[in-house]
Amino acid sequence: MRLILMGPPGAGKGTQARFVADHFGVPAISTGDIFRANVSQGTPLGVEAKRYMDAGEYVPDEVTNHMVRNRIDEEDARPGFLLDGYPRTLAQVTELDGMIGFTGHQLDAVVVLTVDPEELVQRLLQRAQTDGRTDDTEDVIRRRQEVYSEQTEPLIGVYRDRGILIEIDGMGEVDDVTARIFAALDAIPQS
Ligand code: B4P
Repeated sequence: MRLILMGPPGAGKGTQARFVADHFGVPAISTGDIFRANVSQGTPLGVEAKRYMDAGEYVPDEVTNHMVRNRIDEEDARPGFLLDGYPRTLAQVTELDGMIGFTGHQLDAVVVLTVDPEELVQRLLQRAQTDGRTDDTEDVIRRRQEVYSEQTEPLIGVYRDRGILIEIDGMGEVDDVTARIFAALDAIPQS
C-alpha cells in the first residue's frame, strides 16, 4: 500500500499513522517526526527546520522533498509506505508523483481527517502541556491552521479529482477514528 494521511494540525495524523502503518505492514513516514529528530540531534537540517517550525511555517519544499526522497528510497519502504504530513504543498505533490512514478507504482489512497477547528486548538493546547512542543502555543497553532488552509487544503481537490480521496470524520475517540479508517481502506484493492 502507498498511502497519504492528511489533515490540519491536530487532526490525529501522527496518532493514526502508527495504527494504519502496522495494519498494512508498511513504515509510517512522518516529515514532522523526522524534522523533530533532527532538531533534537542538532543536525544542520534540524537547525534550519526549527526556524520554520517554531514560527508555524512550512519548511522549504527543496529541503523537505530531498528528505522524503531519501527516506522512501530505503529498503523498508520498497513494498509500500504511509506518508504522514507529506505532501503539504502543490509543489510537493508534483515531486511525490515523480518519486512514485519512477518506481512504476501509484498511490492507493489519500486519507483526509476532518475535525472542527476549535477542537483542533484544544487538542494541541492539551499536547503543549504534556509534550512541550515549541510549536504548540496558541499563536503558532493559529498560524499553522492558516498555512494549512492556504497551502495544503488545495491538495484535497487534486486527489479528489484523481478519485483516490477518502474523507474520514476525525472527531471522537481515537479507536473509533481508527476503525473508520480501516473500514474505508480495507475496501479498496491493494496495488
Ligand atoms: P507535524 O508533526 O505533522 O504536526 P501536526 O500537523 O501538528 O500533526 P501531528 O501528527 O503531530 O498531530 P496529531 O494530529 O496526530 O508537523 C509539524 C511541523 O513540521 C509543521 O508545522 C511544519 O513546520 C513541519 N513540516 C512537517 N511536514 C512538512 C512538509 N511536508 N512540508 C513542510 N513542512 C513540514 O495530534 C495532535 C494531538 O491530538 C495529539 O496530542 C494527539 O494525542 C491528540 N489527538 C489525536 N487524535 C485525537 C482524538 N481522536 N481525540 C482527542 N485527541 C486526539
